[in-house]
Amino acid sequence: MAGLVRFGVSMEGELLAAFDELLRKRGYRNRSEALRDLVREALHAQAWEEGGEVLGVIVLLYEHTRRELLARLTEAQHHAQAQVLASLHIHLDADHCLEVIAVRGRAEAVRALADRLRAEKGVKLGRLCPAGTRGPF
Ligand code: NI
Repeated sequence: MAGLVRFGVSMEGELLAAFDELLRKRGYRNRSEALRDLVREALHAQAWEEGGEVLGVIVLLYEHTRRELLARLTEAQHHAQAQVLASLHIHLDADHCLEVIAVRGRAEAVRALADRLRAEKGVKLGRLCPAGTRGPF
């Protein structure tokens, strides 16, 4: 792979054994790929903490029969500081919809949109999943 740099890592045998067990459970074939993923995870978490440019996925479960709710959810997305990239709407049953919304923007703006959406009356579940950063990882 281009640009790969090798480096040595020292750690206690017990810690390494626990790490190897974790890799086995998660299906990794080697330590390098597992380490790269752990580093990426830490970098993404740090970007979220520092309010950097991030990607997020907002999951909403709501009662579409609730008066004006759909209009309020749409309004909130149109006026958000964060950019809505795409959304997927699933008509779950007679009363409920599931919506999956991919969002990009500053971490605070993405959080603010998720908070506003889930605070609406009729939204039964609102989750924000940090989905990474725009960094070169
Ligand atoms: Ni629906």
